[in-house]
Amino acid sequence: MSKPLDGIKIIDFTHVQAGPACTQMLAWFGADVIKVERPGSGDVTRSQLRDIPDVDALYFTMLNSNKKSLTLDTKKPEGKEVLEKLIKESDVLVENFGPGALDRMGFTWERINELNPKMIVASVKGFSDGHHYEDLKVYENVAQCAGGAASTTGFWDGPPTVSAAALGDTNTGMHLAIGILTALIGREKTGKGQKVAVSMQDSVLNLCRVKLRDQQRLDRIGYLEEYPQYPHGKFSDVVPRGGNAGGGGQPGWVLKCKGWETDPNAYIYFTIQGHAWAPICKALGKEEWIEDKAYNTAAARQDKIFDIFAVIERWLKDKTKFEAVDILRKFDIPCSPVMSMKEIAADPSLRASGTITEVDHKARGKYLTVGSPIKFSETTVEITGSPLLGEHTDEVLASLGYNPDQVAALHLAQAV
Ligand code: CAO
Repeated sequence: MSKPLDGIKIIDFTHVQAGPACTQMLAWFGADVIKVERPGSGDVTRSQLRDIPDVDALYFTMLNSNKKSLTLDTKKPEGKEVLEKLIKESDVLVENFGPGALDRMGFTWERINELNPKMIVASVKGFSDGHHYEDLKVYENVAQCAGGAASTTGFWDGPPTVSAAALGDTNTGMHLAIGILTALIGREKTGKGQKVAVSMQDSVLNLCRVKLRDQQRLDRIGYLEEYPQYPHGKFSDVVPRGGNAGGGGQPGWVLKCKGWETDPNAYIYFTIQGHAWAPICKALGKEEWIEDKAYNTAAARQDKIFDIFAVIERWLKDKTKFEAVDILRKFDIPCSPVMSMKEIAADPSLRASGTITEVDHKARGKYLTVGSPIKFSETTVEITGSPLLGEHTDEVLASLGYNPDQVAALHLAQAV
């Protein structure tokens, strides 16, 4: 079956997570993604956090499905020559090397543009061009700190905290994918390629937009009514860490359910939607609160929100998180069990939708991965195993016109 990105050829010069997440998604949607890797070692994640000796680690396999692997030493003249040929016939080059690495290899934007004026060159860096930290190398948590996420995550009496969600890495890769698709559509109009640059700091900040909203509100009025610090605690002049508070106008919190003493995830997230106050009271058996002026408006509830959460926790005491949600959903209350990764891996709905999917890998056998979070009516996304290091080298070289003797000579020249 044809895919929307069929015919789009991508040189995937990415490593670790931010870049690979981007190119993996484009490969799922049909692009021909050729991952260029250093002979002998390849992407560092092939060997990081291995669970099976000498077999590509899950870190790699879960971020590089549906791709081809071409080993090429792009610092050697023979490797540069192959890369130049590839550039001439590809649509996009994606990279997330440290600042300046591509230039040092001799592949500046100007040079690539000269080789192929239609080429889109897409880069991830820690900080944007011209930023006073533009020379810094950056990993996930560095970006979460730089983008404002860490200072606003965690509890007020603890240190800045990073999120388990890859706000710096995969999130930046998703921003880059949007940039690449936009440049591809733009190229249809202009016939020209362009540079697409996304910084990890900017991508994190883009997801922390409401915290910049809060800083401006705090500057103006000195308090933030939806934070646990209000009205009993104190605010300083910076947005505080709000624990598990809801980030909008609907108060919420993580609440204990039956078994929390031994199960670290026996909790639900409960949201008190203003207009759902009556159903909440009915669900909890607290009908007397429906008309009670001390409770029946959001403003009236504000100073006793944690007393209300305590009442809800008493109600939850004899219910598992799943039983609780099954009751609360009937009352239209936005809530969810706190899902462990073990529960997610086995979840029948996630399996049925393909969001959790089992993939076959030549060396490791079957493993689980996260499939496409984007579902189409006409496009089926099939996830295939990640390539072995250099698995497609000969195939790609042959497609570039190299005969078997030239392929053998190239292997020799690049031997490590
Ligand atoms: N052949 C020859 N050389 C190659 C090669 C190939 N196929 N592929 C990479 N290299 C070389 C590069 O040319 C570069 O060499 P120089 O530094 O001598 O010019 C080197 O390998 C790679 O450098 P790097 O700076 O990218 O690698 P690092 O491990 O020191 O840093 C990282 C890793 C991620 C911190 C850095 O790449 C970075 O900051 N990237 C941008 C931000 C980013 O994407 N971070 C997220 C990563 S996911 O957490």
